[in-house]
Amino acid sequence: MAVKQHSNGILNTLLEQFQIPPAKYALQAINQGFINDTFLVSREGVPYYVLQRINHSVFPNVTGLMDNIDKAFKLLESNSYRSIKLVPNLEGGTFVNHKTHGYWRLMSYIDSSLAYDTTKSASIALEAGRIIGTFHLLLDSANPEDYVDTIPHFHDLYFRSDQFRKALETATAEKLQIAEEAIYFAKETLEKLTILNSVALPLRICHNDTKLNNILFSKKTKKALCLIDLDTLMKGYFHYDFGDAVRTIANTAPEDEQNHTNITFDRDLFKAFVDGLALNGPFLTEKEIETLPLGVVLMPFLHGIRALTDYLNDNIYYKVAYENQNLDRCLSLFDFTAKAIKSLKWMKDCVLRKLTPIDS
Ligand code: GN1
Ligand code: MG
Repeated sequence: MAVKQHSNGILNTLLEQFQIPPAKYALQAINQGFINDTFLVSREGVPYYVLQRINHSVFPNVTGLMDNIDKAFKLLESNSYRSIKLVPNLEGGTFVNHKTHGYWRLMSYIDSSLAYDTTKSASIALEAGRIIGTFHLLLDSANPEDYVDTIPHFHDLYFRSDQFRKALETATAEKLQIAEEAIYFAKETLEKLTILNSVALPLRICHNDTKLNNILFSKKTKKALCLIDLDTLMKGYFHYDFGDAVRTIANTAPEDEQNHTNITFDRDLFKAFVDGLALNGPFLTEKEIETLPLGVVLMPFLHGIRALTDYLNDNIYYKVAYENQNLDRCLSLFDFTAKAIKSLKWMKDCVLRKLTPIDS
């Protein structure tokens, strides 16, 4: 999907729909993310807010999505976690629905913060683990049934495999040929992962997109502050958030790295991440801990199969910067999946050594 352009006039009109002091605001596009359109809102050179257009075709239930975030933000207010605030609209609601320009929200900007796409630093990996643990502990009291599924079956392997098989039926012969290697790997790995569906695990409210660049760090102290991008916050299993984080932390290369020799499964970064989780004390069940290594295989694989499906479907879901970006992302995500499979036994020993279950 192409990136949407929004004029400054329109963005300023939208800003006026929110409860902020009237002033001259400057807007700057943040070209990150594959789904929403995001803008930094500054006054006299100082950033105050983040204005974001919610992609309605990806998230059909915007009211449910914003209710989820509103509820979660309340639970995430704590000394151990930097809270983000939703700026209310003129009627006190959490978003603005503009008749031609769609759904928008305004959030507070966390000053002097930064996010990393990748890292080679063990202390960043540890901090990422610590804050994801804190996030889950704070949301532990949430009742999963109070939250809507913003994207039903988001991390459901059967659902994603179904979409993949449908795409195989409609894709051009040329695309099927170009993606031959990826299609083979997808079919082979799907069989190995079905085991995950037979394990009984507690349902939690998960972030469901815990890639490293969805974690804000303090520029000054390099401590992790909070998680951003809560659109996919909904019911899930802990290994989703674990696997999504590890795929962007143990791999020191970007998600669409084309030179696969740069794609790593870095054991020291993995260990540091688990150490960070453990700093929160025990909060996972024995079964959840056992499932974590498979989560590290599942998550890059799921993202890979989704990217492959979108490539076959002619890029109807993700915003792509160039024609084959989805295929490049898929191949790189599958390469990491294969590397994670090779480290399954090692990961298992590591998590069992470092994490204490709550039910032991
Ligand atoms: C999408 O747009 P962004 O980067 O927040 C996707 C995630 C993927 C991510 C990168 C709703 O998120 O699942 O992790 O791209 N979000 C949705 O692969 O599909
Ligand atoms: Mg996201």
